[in-house]
Amino acid sequence: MLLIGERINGMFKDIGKAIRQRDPKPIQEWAVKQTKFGAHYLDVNTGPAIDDKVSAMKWLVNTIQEVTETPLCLDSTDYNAIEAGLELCQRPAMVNSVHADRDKIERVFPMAKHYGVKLIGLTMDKKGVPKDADDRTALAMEIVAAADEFGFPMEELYIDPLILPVNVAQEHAIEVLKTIRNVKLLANPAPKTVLGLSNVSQKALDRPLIDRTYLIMAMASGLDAAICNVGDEELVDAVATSRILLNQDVYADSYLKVFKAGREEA
Ligand code: THG
Repeated sequence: MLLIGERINGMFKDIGKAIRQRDPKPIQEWAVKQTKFGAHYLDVNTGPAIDDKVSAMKWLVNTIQEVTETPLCLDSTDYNAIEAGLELCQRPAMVNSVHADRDKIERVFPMAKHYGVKLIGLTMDKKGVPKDADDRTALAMEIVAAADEFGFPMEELYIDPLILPVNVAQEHAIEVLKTIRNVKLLANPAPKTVLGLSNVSQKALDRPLIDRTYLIMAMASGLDAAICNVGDEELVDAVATSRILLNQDVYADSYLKVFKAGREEA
């Protein structure tokens, strides 16, 4: 299970402010903290309120790489910002993301292939996010076909069926789980799957419980990666426990410790 730390995102007030003021401190603190929590990648998103996303992304990538070697997941709708970030990345990164639209596919797949990075494909197009699993799966198939067409390795493709907040889009949660299962059947080797987990609990009460419960359900459906709050210890413990119950790791009484052993001292 690939854990992608969500915290360096301009959507968070402290990060948005730090980006606008070009103050490295909060960015570097979260980069180090999430690395200690065991993040395998760090999501990097300037947030919507930044005018010059190219310059903000370049500054973020450089600022983060000064303090950690954890690879980056460049999260932007501005592909020039992603490309400028990739140019600076010292380790293979992840591109977050491409939509199932021809113009975006033609821009992003050659770029991802050129830089040899992983790529997240969202099951959405110009019409938005479909309501049911069949329509989400059809968009996933378009992205899988594009990977084939552009010679992009299927194992490096992560399909994201886009989970929405359960308080306003409750009927989507089960459709996302079905999509995760369907995606595994679209190609051999199968593409991988990823979710922006915290979306599910936005504006709801008891967010950690909703996140944790949904992550376990998604893992049972075959989820391979999550952009999430890696600082939530109970969430990480639930991941470790799910891996045991899904026979992905070998059980030992000390399995929680073993799972976290790869992490630096928090
Ligand atoms: N799929 C992909 N990438 C994504 C998402 C996705 N990137 C962004 C997002 N969704 C995942 N990351 C977050 C980060 C933060 C929150 C949710 C998802 C969040 N933030 C608080 C809020 O909105 O309430 C911020 C509050 C604060 O300022 O403290 O919930 O789905 N591929």
